[in-house]
Amino acid sequence: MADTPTSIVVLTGAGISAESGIDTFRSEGGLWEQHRIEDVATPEGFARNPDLVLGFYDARREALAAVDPNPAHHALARLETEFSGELLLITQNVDDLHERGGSARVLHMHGELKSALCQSCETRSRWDAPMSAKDGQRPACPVCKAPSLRPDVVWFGEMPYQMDRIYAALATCDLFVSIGTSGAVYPAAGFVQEARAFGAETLELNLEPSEGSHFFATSRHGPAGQLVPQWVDEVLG
Ligand code: BJW
Repeated sequence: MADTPTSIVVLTGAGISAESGIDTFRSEGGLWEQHRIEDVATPEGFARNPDLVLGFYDARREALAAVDPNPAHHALARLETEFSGELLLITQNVDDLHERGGSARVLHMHGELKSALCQSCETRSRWDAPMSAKDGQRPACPVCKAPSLRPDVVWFGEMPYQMDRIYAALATCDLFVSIGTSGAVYPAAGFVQEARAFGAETLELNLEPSEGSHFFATSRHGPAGQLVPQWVDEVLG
């Protein structure tokens, strides 16, 4: 691995928030064992049964209030403050634990639980409240007033946010680090090959070998709460 990276791209997934008490998707008992993906994480599922989908995201937004960032989130915030090179922190997570852990610049490629997207005027608004209908009325968009809000998250078949910025960073970084993600969902699962193709070193920090482990030059296995602070200490010397 390069001794002193000058430009780092970090990608995080559900595993980084697991020790905070947030369910991952694909583990035993995870979210995709509790709910059918096609029902709650596709635009077609939302069109079929908006109440089911709004309830699913309302419950997850509410659960977020009861959890705290863990040492892995805090370590990445320290990296942002103390690393003298360039850092892009990309998360697939819709939680706000990176921000609450102290990271000021986070790219949420799959959107955010605390954001609403209006299907009428396409405005994205900060949103903390339930989005489900109350007394038969769905809440109104703060801008156009239409009752057309949906969770501002990226479902299967939709384009993740800020892909141009992500691919530009992958082409110029000298270290790509993937933390707590199964490597099962594209385009994020392909970032390691993209970064490698441009000559970056690649490092995986995950509880166990992910689906894409073999693409990484180096893999370390264990809980993010231990591995991430250790790695950040190494980078910062
Ligand atoms: C720990 C730990 C601890 C646990 N410490 N680690 C066929 C081939 C290729 C692609 C496709 C295909 N058919 C369809 C596609 C495309 C599709 C896709 O990838 N499907 C796959 C199922 C194959 N992708 C899309 O549709 C995407 N859009 C798209 O492709 O647009 C076109 C495009 C073209 C070209 C360029 C760009 C775009 C959109 C995908 C949207 C995903 N949305 C979700 C829901 C978001 C909202 C929500 O949260 O509800 O995103 S699905 C879900 O999966 C969520 C996550 O962000 C994402 C990834 O999950 P993640 O984070 O990896 O979690 P897990 O649970 O899978 O893994 C956790 C890991 O942590 C595990 O490895 C554990 O071991 C580990 N772990 N505890 C460290 N303590």
